[in-house]
Amino acid sequence: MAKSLKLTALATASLLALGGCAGLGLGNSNSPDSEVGVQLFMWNWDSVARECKEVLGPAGIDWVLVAPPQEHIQGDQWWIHYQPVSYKIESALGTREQFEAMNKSCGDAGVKVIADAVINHMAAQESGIGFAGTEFSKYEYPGLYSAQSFHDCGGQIYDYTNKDEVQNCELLGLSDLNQSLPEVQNTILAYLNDLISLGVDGFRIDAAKHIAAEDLKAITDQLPEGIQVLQEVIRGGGEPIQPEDYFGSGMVWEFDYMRNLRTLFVDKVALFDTLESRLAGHSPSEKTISFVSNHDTERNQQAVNYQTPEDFAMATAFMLADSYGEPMLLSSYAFDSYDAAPASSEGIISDVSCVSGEGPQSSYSANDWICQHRWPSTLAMIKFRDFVEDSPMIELQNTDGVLAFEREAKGLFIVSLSEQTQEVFEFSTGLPDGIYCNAYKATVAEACAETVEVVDGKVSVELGLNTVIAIHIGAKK
Ligand code: ARE
Ligand code: CA
Repeated sequence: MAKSLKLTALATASLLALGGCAGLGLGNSNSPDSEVGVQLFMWNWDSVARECKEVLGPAGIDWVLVAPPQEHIQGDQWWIHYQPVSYKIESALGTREQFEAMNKSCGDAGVKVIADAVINHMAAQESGIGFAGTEFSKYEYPGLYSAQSFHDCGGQIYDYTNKDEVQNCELLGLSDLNQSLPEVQNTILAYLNDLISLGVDGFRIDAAKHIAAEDLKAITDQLPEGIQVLQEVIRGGGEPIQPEDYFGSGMVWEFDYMRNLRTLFVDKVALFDTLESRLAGHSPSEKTISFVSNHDTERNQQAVNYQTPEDFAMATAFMLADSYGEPMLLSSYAFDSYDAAPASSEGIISDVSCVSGEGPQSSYSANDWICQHRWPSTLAMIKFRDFVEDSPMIELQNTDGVLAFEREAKGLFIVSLSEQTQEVFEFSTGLPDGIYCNAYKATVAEACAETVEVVDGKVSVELGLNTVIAIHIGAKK
């Protein structure tokens, strides 16, 4: 059965209003609007340095989020990096020299480095010796903090509906810094400025929700001009602290966008009536980092993750075609337990070796470096995004498990999330007639492995379960 859908003038006008969000791009940078970042989770500094030069720069990836660089507690788990012991740049991911060399390599390749800044808290252990030899106790960190630097709430955070508790008590039992104190602000600032002196371009503020917005702003206001601030403020239903409270310091990740992608691509449930309504309750595009998953959500069942590799590839393609937000890709390793860190040798995380660059495999074994950002469909969709620029999104269909939209006159994206028994669908499009390459079907060997033709302003396509068609004016045959 052929289906056709013509846009009415009214629908076009209301959807045009959607697209008026030019000027994305991390903060004040001069880079193009279509910036894309990638989280290289738990990659050591040498491996990031190499990846910037060999892959990220050439692929047009604009920034890389790296793991926290400071000295941490000792242990075998990945999350030791989220328990600072000092602000020495010496960790299982590399030395200060390696960190600086990474920043230089990335900068030379045109890739900005965003460092994960763990500044809400220090460690949870009663006492110990850190990775770089620093002796500490839970409320005493030599040369940095002593007992009066911390909040004294007497316990952990349990009630996320209580703002005071969320900000002044201990997240997971981690000693909670009091950022309202000038000396604490200055110590944090000195750490961030040290990272800047080593070449970083911005920060992910870990657990930003747990720092009073005005205290965080007092710190970020003192950063040099042009330093990017991206904040982890997880949107929680019914919580008093919301991402919007943090716009004074910078951008936020929109966790509802990520959750919706899981509902769409894993549960295969169409959530919204129109493309516009999909953004209800989301932070505004120009303040938002969009993402399929991060290192937490790939472990907590809230996101599409590598365990359903094809869904991950599709969700990533959708996000890159979308006009909303500034996308961050995730590149990660396979794990068989929540705590599992990647392979290491004598306590040092080993260099990354990607299991394959060919595209999603059917499954992965523990410790495989999946390198999702190298999948040909993802690399081709970065180009899609570059070519469609800020052209508005026009809805073509959102029924029968088919989601289709045009980036006006420049790109067309169609995904089918249900069994269509190979039905033929027809869409009217503003793309010029011609033969286009389906970006989603790019392979390492062949950028144009599948073609789609626009004839007389229409495309006719066969759709089955998980069909993705992505064509744009920059990839014609
Ligand atoms: C580990 C152990 C814990 C132990 C703790 C102290 O797993 O059992 O109590 O150590 O010994 C990471 C890991 C944690 C790890 C921690 C410290 O994820 O497992 O704890 O490092 O080593 C909230 C916060 C949000 C936070 C998530 C995890 O709001 O900021 O919890 N995310 C960031 C990072 C994490 C990191 C930390 C913060 C700490 O991305 O990787 O922890 O630096 C609702 C709320 C959310 C809440 C969420 C989960 O959705 O709306 O705000 O997120 O529930 O509780
Ligand atoms: Ca706090």
